[in-house]
Amino acid sequence: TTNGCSNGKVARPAVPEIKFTKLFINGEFVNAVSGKTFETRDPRTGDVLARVAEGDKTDVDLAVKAARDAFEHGKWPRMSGYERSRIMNKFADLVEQHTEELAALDGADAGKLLLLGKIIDIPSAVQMLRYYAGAADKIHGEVLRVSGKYQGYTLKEPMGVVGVIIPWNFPTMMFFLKVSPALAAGCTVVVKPAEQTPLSALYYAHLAKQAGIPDGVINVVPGFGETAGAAISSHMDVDSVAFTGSTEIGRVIMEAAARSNLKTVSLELGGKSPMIIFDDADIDMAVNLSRLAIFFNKGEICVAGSRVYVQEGIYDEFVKKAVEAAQDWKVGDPFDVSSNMGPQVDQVQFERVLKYIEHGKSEGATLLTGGKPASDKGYYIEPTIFTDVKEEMKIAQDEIFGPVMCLMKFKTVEEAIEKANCTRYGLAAGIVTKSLDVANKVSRSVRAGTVWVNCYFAFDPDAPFGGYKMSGFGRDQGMAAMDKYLQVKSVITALPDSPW
Ligand code: TXE
Repeated sequence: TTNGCSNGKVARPAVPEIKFTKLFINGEFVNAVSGKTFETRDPRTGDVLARVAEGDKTDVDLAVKAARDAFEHGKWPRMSGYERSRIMNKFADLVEQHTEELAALDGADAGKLLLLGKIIDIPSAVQMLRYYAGAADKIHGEVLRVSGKYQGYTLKEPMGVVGVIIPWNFPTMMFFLKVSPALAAGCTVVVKPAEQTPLSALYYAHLAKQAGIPDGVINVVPGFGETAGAAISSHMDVDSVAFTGSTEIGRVIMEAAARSNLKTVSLELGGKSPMIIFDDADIDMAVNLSRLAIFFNKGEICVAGSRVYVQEGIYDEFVKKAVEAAQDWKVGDPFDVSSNMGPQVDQVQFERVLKYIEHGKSEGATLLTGGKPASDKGYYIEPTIFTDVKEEMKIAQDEIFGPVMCLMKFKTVEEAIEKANCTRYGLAAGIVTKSLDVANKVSRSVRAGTVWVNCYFAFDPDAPFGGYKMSGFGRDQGMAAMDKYLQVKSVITALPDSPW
């Protein structure tokens, strides 16, 4: 494949073979009851990549019924944790064996770099599955110290039927972030992938079946948010919803849960994460980290370091180097190994990002580089940097979800903390400094679920991940994520006379 963003043309990009386009319910690929389909497009060209069965409320009802039957009567919640673990490991092996194909599917569906899919997205998903496979036989309660003639203990029981509603920026990671701990806990799931990127989730359903995950345990219903998504969040027979997406829809989902059966909800929402660079930082390292923090995955990442605060002593030099670094970040076909960044996921996001850039200009921020489409075809945008950004500006407050860096200056550690916290979000923060005291002080003062010191995007399945404030609640990753998929039951038993 070639890319031609630099000369304004995109050559015909490679398209992977697409094998699965129907809903996956109760272990079978089926058409939507309505017979409807929808298009998923290739963001490199805007052309239709595939037509996929469009699930709505009727299909969600069928999927929930299958998941309920599998939960109430099936083997999955009843088998030993060890058996579940073995099957999950087999699932992980199959995903690993199909790495190339899966990375290509996400690449064409979401405009993600093929190379990074192969070395990051798919391997991380495999690691996630194996991590929770390891947890499946280590789920246990506590012995309680109850007073009187009683003994007490807790049992951790699977939550039941879990609805999983996920976005398009990391189609594979999002699927496994939620599905792996749910499976380990013994739950059954109904997954609604994003309408922009339904393809890999269907492939995972197929591999799960091959691995021996019983029918009904994993169901996948592609479709739109207002129909299929809403049917899950307002369903009377779904016990919990795990959601990643916008803060706006997080609210809608919580409301639907409250109005229906009070299902539990976990929300991983938007972010406007600060990247704080202190005077003592190695400037080249800081420039590289900040570039990665905002331009990785074309800024379509909830933890993007979109607000970069630089201490005054190195500010001017940093700005100069940051602009050079941005201009050196190559936009092009995500299947070309020399590209650093592919296209935005779809026309809607493309236009949304460009509109924010216009806002930035009209609000009085200075556009230093980028700011335009990077090609006349597809949804490519140039890496963009604004300076003279003020906290109250829209570009400093809203999640842009695109390759737009806002650069700001600060004087003292206290000022940096105050500015970093001047946001309604609280997902992540980055700190670059050589001072241990500064790193510790800022880490403990920033209201965010993850803090990276002298690194960024250092994810690990063992590190709980989630938001403070309007970035949501509940944690993915780590043993903390298991809590979302488990009920705690206290069992108190009367004792005959006891010596204690
Ligand atoms: O998100 P939505 P969109 C942010 C980012 C982006 C903005 C809009 O700022 O620009 O959100 O993106 C499903 N009931 N993030 O519109 O709508 C939908 O089908 C139930 C940050 O794509 O929140 C999809 O599966 N479900 C984020 C999922 O919700 C509904 C990642 C997410 O879509 C629904 C993505 C409804 N009424 C966007 N409406 C992150 N935290 O990483 C939609 N959905």
